[in-house]
Amino acid sequence: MKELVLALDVLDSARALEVAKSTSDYVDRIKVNYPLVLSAGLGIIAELAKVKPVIADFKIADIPYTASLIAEIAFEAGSSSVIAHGFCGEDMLKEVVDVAEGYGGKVYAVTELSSPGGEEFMSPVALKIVEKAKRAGCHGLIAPSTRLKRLMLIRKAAGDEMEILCPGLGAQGGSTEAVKYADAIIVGRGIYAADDPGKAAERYRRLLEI
Ligand code: NUP
Repeated sequence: MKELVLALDVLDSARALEVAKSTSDYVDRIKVNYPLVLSAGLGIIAELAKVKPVIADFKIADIPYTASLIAEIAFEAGSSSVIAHGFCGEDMLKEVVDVAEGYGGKVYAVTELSSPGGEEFMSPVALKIVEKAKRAGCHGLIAPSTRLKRLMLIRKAAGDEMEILCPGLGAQGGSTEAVKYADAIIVGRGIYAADDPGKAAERYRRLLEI
């Protein structure tokens, strides 16, 4: 079954928990990013993990040692998965995967950002990133719903063993056709900024049932 990941980029813990709870019938996992953790504190991860498994989208991008410290903190805080940048290379990804394995966690590597700027530097190397991420033992990839042709190429290079989580639907104008190539879609503003986040989450969940 394909998954719906809620990107919870709200700025306070009460609102975060309210949205998490009101959408929990339709959402499989919750992705937290810097806006929420930097404003509400790292403890929000454990709170949200009581509702759904948490993906820490810290887009880890550093030397392997520092990257391993960041991953350790994310898993200790209660995350089940982390997101790391693929462009940092195989050594860093491998180090993050080693940490994740100690927690039974997963690592997703960003291939190319879903924003227009993702085409400037990342698209030209994204398929190499897929190979590096595979060799490093990453469980999956982040790939854009905003560029369907790129997503198809990334899926082809990744094969079926790697999970592909696909952001960009809703506010970034990504294509709903992305669900064909993805294992999960990541939706933030399309859900939490809606008048009724529960109903919006239900609509995105229906997209996955095609
Ligand atoms: O390529 C990426 N694009 C992207 O939007 C990689 C990401 N991790 N994200 C994240 O997905 C982004 O940081 C945000 O947390 C979420 C998308 O949110 P929204 O555009 O649906 O509001």
